[in-house]
Amino acid sequence: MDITYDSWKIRETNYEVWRNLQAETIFSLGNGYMGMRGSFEEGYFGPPDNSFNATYINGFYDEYKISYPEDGYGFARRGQAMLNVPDAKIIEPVINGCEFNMFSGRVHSYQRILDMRNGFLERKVLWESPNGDMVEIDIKRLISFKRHHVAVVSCTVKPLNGDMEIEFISKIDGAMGNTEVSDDMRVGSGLKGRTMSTVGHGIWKDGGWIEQKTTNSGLYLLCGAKHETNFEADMEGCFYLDVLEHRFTAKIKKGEEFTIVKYITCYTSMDATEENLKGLAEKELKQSMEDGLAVIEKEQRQFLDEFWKRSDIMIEGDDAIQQGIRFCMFSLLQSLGRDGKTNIAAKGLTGEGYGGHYFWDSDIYIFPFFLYTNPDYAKLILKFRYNLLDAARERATELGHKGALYPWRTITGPECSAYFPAGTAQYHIDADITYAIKSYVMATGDRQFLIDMGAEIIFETARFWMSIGDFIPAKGGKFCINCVTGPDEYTALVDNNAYTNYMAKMNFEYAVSVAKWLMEEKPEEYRTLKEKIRISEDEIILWEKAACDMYLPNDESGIIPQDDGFLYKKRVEVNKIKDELPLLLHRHYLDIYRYQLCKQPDVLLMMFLLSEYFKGEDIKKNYDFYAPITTHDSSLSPSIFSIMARESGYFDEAYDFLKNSVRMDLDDVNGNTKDGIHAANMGGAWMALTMGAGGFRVYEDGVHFKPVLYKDWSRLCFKVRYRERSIMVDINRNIVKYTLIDGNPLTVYHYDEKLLLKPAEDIVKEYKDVKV
Ligand code: IFM
Repeated sequence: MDITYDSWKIRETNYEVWRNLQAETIFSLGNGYMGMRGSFEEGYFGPPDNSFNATYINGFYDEYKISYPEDGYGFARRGQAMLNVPDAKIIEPVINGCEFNMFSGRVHSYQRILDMRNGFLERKVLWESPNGDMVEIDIKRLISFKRHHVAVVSCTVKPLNGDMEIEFISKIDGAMGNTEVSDDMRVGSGLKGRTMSTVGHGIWKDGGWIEQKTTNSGLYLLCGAKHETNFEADMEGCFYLDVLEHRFTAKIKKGEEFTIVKYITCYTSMDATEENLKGLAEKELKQSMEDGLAVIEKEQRQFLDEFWKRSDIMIEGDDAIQQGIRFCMFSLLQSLGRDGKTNIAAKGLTGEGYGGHYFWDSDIYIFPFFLYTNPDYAKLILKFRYNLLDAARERATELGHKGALYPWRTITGPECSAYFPAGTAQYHIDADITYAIKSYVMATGDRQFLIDMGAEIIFETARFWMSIGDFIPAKGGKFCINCVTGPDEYTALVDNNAYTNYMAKMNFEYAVSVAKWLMEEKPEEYRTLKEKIRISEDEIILWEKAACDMYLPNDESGIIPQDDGFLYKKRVEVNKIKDELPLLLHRHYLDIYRYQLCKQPDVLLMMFLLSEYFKGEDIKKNYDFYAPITTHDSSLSPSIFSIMARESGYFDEAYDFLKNSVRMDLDDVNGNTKDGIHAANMGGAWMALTMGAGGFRVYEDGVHFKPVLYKDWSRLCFKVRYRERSIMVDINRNIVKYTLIDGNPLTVYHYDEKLLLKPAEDIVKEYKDVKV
């Protein structure tokens, strides 16, 4: 989008209607609690379908009944969809009676800028009205990272060629609705149009509020706003047809600036009881107005200073990647729910594709970024999973299983996937969550988390595996898990999916080791948990046996078959079916499932996650086998291929996949950024840089690095947190420098060589272009 590749800003200098939908996604703002697409404050008056204006509250949803003409036992019954809530950012400037919009009069210059350093969105327009009045308009929007319920919009108009009467019409529009579901299952939300109705409103001297209620989920939302202007202005407020409107009018001399600042707040009945919402909103607005915009802007910068201090990655010699990776990290920060009850939706808070649902995307793809930069945020993702544990137990019981089965997609806990072959059958989500917990404990040393929440999840998921798998005589008595779908959604309902079996083995092993640790070191806590979930020592012995005897698909050639039947299927190379991509929009699933054809990495993802168990040559063999048959129709694909291409010694390929991943939304690589960001991919992009190029891994014995530079890069510098320490790795074409930024001395590995890092003592190694 920005050909100048400003490393801290995404800048659009040429307003192009055809890509406005994509731009609205890119220019979205959010703070994990609420998000607004980058739509214009005054509305959009261009061609229909070129704008989708939306505001979301993370996890604020309505429900709908899922109907199946041919029903079945255990099918998901109720869908949930994140709602497009009232639009409170509206400010319409009117110049001498003429409404400003980008499609009337003449736009002499235009810029829309996302500032990732200061955390705001800005639009600067030099506009000439149809009557010849020339004005400079500057609109800034900010959603506060520190005050989760606060957003601010300021609009300044400066008359350039005469005195003018300027009016600001500020609105809260309560008549918003969701996008319609289309044939493309990645687009809509499952709900169509409006599902919220106004149950109250109020007008204050300087603003007002609207309260709405959802139709089926019984949730309430209250949205309020107050204004201040820098000139004495005539003010009027009214309410009509679900819209709250305030008008501010003043006569402004040529060269003077008339500014309105609108403070916005939202509270829902997920935050407090319904009766308290108005009081909370009033208090929040009063505080914001007392503090003022300058203070809120300063806080925003301070918050981001801290975030970037911990997270920033610097790349020299590649401006596109530099800008792209910052955009990915910033977007993830904008998307993560901060209360442990909400998570990161597949599209963040930038679109309602996939219904605003949370998937394994958070646990496997996004979690590492937070874990190794801001571990407290990573813990929120785990807390979210703990909060869903009861629902997961219920789901396992409903399906006749023991333990807990997490939903493939959900907002508050129930399974919302209406297509079980690529939904419920992706049981691997249970092991994915365990994997995240294990990584968290390894990286932070926070074993208390196991006592508080983690062990319960790990035991219940181990129980689940035990109840769906079995020791099968025809497979030499090995523990098999049949009829599952692995991560690759172009192969479904298979026996012994390699990813699932390897990860279930890890789940069992970790459950056993945590159980033993609790028994030995924390007997009291173990007893409490044992009583709570009625665990028996026999069960633990069985988990150990299942882990030990797990059937791990293998082939003499060194290829790990994706599942029992995979190698018997006809192989279809992607370069022969290029015109049919994405396949899910061109073929019936049956005609996809019957081939050796993958949507996304499955075996390769497993080899990456469990990379300490695989050698470079095994990875290369499997990479060579799976790469030609993978369509990358899932945005979760390129980042992992980048890492595995690097592991296989294909640096140029690794770079191409990395670029695809890092710039997926900025360059609209898949043509669907209009529907929202690809949040999982953004976490993958972080991994592709740090774990791909940087060769960063955390194993039982500590932190490992194997850095390389791609293409024309002259420098790559990144930081990771590990056990209350911050480690910086700074790579250029001559040296690799390791610095312990804070914390106690620590041993790390540079290409398997042990280095003892101490405070204020950099360790410098010679840079080598190591291929495998
Ligand atoms: O979770 C993913 C899945 O792996 C591929 N389809 C899209 C989902 C949501 O991002």
